Amino acid sequence: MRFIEVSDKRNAVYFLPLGDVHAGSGQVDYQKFEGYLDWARREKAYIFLMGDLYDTVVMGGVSSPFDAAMNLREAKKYMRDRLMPVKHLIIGGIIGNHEMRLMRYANEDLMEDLCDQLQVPYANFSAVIRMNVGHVLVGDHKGGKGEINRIHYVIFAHHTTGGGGTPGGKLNRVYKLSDLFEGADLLVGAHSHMEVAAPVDKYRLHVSAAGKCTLSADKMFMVNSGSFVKWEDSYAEEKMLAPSHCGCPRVRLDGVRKDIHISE
Ligand SMILES: [Mn+2]
Repeated sequence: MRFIEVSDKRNAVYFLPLGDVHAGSGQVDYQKFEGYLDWARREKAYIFLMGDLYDTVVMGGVSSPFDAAMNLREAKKYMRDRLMPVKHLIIGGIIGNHEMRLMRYANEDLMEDLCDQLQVPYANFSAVIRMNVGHVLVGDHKGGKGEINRIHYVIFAHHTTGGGGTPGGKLNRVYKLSDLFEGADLLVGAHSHMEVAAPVDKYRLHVSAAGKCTLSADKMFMVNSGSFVKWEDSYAEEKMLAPSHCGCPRVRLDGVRKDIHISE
């Protein structure tokens, strides 16, 4: 678990949890993935790499090398070339179970290498991200004026494991992240290839600097980052798993009042 902090003065920012690209696989919607990167560049949207960016086919493994679109060395170059132009927007990354194949096999961490290449923080299995958004003028002790961020969001991201074949089972794995980290406004999982954005309210006591207590119902979102793997002819079709929709949720963090909106 690593802590990452990002500050942005804009009145709203977007956060894209990008994962389960499975680069290398013959069933990837590469056009759709690149479309999200173009959109992120236009919107100056922050990107977090959720793991399973590489399909990572290994000898004797589940994925077949015969229907790969790229071998791993090609997939690494593909990912590097696509992410390099948006590296200033990438907050960091975590590892997925597909990259873990090479960790188990040879202690080789593809996600760490990618993050190092992009010069962004690598968080290993999970990341706590504090997003400081918006701006408010404050006077300093010399009578001058300074600016600080107005709204703060706490995000907890993990690739997640398991989930089974039903939408409820997949969402439960994201909910389980609240056992690992307390106090997130946004819990982000990946792995199950199903895009989800489910809000719940959490009652919390807030204590001001002066010690005044207020009770409020705070919106907490559970999010699953989806995938870019097409269903037809994939492992999912072979194993009778339900088709999932390709894409990634776009998380809008308001910088004027604390509010999260999610679209697809
Ligand atoms: Mn996975």
